Amino acid sequence: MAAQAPTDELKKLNISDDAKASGNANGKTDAPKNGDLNQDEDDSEDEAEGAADATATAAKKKKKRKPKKKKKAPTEQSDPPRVLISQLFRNNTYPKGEEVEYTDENRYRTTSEEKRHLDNLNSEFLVDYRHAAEAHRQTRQWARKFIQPGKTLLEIADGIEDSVRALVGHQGLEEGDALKAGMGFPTGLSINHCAAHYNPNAGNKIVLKEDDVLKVDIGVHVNGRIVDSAFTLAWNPRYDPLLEAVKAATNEGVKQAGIDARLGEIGGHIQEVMESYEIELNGTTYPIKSIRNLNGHTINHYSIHGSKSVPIVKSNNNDKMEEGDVFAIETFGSTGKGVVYEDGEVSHYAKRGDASKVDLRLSSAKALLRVIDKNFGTLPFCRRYLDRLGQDKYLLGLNNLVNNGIVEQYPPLVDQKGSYTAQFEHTVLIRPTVKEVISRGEDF
Ligand code: HZT
Ligand code: MN
Ligand code: MN
Repeated sequence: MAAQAPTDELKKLNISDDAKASGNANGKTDAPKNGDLNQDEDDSEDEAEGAADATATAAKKKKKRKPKKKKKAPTEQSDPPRVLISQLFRNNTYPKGEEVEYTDENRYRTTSEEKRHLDNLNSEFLVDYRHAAEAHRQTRQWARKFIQPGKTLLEIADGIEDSVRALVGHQGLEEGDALKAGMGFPTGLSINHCAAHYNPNAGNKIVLKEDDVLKVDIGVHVNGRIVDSAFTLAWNPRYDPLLEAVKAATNEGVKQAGIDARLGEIGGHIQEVMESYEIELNGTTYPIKSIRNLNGHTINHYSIHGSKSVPIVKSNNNDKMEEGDVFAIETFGSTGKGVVYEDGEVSHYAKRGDASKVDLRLSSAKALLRVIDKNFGTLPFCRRYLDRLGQDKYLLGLNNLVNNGIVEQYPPLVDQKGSYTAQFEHTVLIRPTVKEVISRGEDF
C-alpha cells in the first residue's frame, strides 16, 4: 500500500478503484474493499448511510439544488472511453503494474542503492509505459463488455482503436501524431483456428458467433513504449478448460521471468502447465498443446519485436533475460496440431528496422513509403490505418515495398481448420530492482 491517502478523485474512478487508490493496477492489494463505487455516478443519490459524516451530507444536499453552470473536469471514465488517462491521473503519475521482487541470488536488487539509482534513471520510460498500460486496461475493460456475438469484427476493431487513441489523446491523423501515442500495432481479432495477426480489412463481413473463440490482442504505445497484451473471449462455457490452460501457462511464463532466467527453460515450464490440461468437445477429448512455432519476444523502442524469443515449448535456447529487457510473454494453446502456418489475406505490416535505402522505381511505392515513415515509422500498421489517412489504391505500392524488403508483412497465423486456439499475453519490464508486469489488471 502506498503511504499517500487516496484523493477523492481517485476514489471516484470506476475502473479498478482500489488498485488505483493504492497506486497499483492489479487489484491484488490487502486494502479493505470500498464497496461499489459506481454508486457515486449519480450525484442526486443520497448515499450517506447513517450519520457518518453530517457535514459532507449537508454539503452534498446543498449542492444538488443548484443547477451546475460550469462543466467540471471529468473524474471518471466515460462509456465508450473518451476521457484522457492524463486527465484521470494527474502529475504524470500512472498506476504501477504488478511489481514482483526477484528471488534467490537476485534478492538483493530490490533494496540495492545502485539498482535503485539505475531504476530512477529510467523514470520517463516508466511513466510512458504505465500510461500506455492504463489505456490498455481501460480499453479492454470496455471491450470485454462491448464484444458480443452479433458484432462485426470491423465494429470491434474500430471500437477498440477509437478508445486507445482517445485515451492517449492522439487521433493520429496529422503527420507525426501517431508516433507520439496511439496504436502500438493493429488490433488482433483472431477467431477459432486462427491464432494471431487477423485484423479486418475494409469491407470485411465477419460477424462474431456464439460458439467462437476470439483472441483480442491490443497494442498501445506512448512515445514508442509499446504495451503488448492479449486475452481470449468465448461465450460457450465448453471452452473454459482451453482458456484456463492458456491463462495458467502465461502466468507460469510471467512467474519464471527474471534476470538470468534461461529462455529455453521458461518454454519447458510453460509447456508443462499448458499440456497438463485437456478439453472435451462434442464427446471427443483433446489434449491442449502449446503452439510450438509461436513465441513471446522482447520489445524495443518503436519496435514490436526485439532479438530474443520466449519459446512456449521446451527448447535449447540458452539466451537469458537481462536487466532492462522488456518481454511480451504470450502463450497459445490449441486443440489442433499445435503448429501454425500463414494463411489468408494480409492485414498487418511493418517497416523493417533494418530496411536499406532502395531506389524505388514505382512512384506509388515511393509515395506510400513516405506516408509510412511519417505516420508509423517501424510501428506495425494495417490497411485500415492507411484508409483512415485518406490513402487509396495503395496495394500495388505496398506489395512493391514488401517485395523490396522494406516492409514486412505478417499474414494471419492458423492451426488446422476446425481446431480452437487461445492466447493470453502480458508485457513484463525486467527493471533493475523488480520485475513489473506492466499490463496486469484485475481481469487477467
Ligand atoms: C508482429 C507484427 C505485429 C510480433 C508477436 C505478436 C501480436 O509473431 C518474434 C516473436 C504485431 C506483433 C508482431 F503487427 N509477433 N505479439 N502480439 N503478435 S510475431 C513474433 O511476429 S516476432 C513473435
Ligand atoms: Mn500481442
Ligand atoms: Mn506479442
